[in-house]
Amino acid sequence: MKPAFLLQPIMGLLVAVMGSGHASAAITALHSPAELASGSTLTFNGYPNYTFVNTLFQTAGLTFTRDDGDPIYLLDWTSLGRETTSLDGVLATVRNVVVDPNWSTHLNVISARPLSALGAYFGNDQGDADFSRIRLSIYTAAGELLGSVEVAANGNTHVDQFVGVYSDIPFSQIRFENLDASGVPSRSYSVVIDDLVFALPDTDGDGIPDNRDDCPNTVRGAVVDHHGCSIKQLVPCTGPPSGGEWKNHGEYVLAVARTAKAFLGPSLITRQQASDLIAAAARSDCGKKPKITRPPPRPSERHFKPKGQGTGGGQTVTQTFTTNPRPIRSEPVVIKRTQ
Ligand SMILES: [Ca+2]
Ligand SMILES: [Ca+2]
Ligand SMILES: [Ca+2]
Repeated sequence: MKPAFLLQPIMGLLVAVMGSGHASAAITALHSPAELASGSTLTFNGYPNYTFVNTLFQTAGLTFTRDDGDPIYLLDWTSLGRETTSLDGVLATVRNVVVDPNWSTHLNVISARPLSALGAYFGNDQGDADFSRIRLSIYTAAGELLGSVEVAANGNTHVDQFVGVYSDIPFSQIRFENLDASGVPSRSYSVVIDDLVFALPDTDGDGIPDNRDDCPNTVRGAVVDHHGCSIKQLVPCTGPPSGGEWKNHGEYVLAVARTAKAFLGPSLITRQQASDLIAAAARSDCGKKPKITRPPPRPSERHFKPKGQGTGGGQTVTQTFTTNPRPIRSEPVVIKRTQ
């Protein structure tokens, strides 16, 4: 049975990055697996030639299909006298043209988990005008096209060019297609890919996918632990993450020191960075009780005008409020001298 998304016509202009039917999807072409540094990679190595691959990597959450449901294989590319990025296995939508005359010029990938990015090295274009470019299209789980990227063929049998895509809207279905010069599906040469890399969404960009990130909204560039938490998130100035306030400044500094030590163990930070963090914590006001300061007297209490002299050792003043056009009190007040 064909995946639902295959029933949709693939539309769009033939450009490097094509827009999508999804109004808010932002598609970005990736040019190197280095742009997917936090991703997982399938090298297709270490399996016997002609290993059936369709369901081989379901533990990684990926299933490979052809529209006709026929098998997809892992080939030993080196034994064919050809080059690839990682020896020796590659994924191919052909076994050989003699025993597999129904080989395909497309490949579908279905991910059990929504992905944010995927790419692979491709090749086997062999300089035939009928295979002028490869298109990588991505779809939502419901089969809605989010967008496509294309890369021109370079005319050899090597698996040596990268095609990849990032989408701000997660995708679950992927389609590779070899296209001819006019942009319609090629009739020549199978899809051959290697080192397929894929990544789960990582909204705060700290390298820890959302489904494993205990601390969302990490500040960009902050060092995080394996749970996606920075030291500032684990030891916030405002109080322990469990709630409440720091008992005192010392408790905060001690928490920073302990966390810095935990980051130091797996070399997430250097000794100098740990030392600097603790010093900064010691200089901070975190955990200190706020100083109680008396509010400045109100102008109506601050300004009054002595007036007149009293008798019998006292001084008579009349309070006059400078901010109030009408004195609140007009009665004379007698203040007795104390000396
Ligand atoms: Ca390989
Ligand atoms: Ca993250
Ligand atoms: Ca995080």
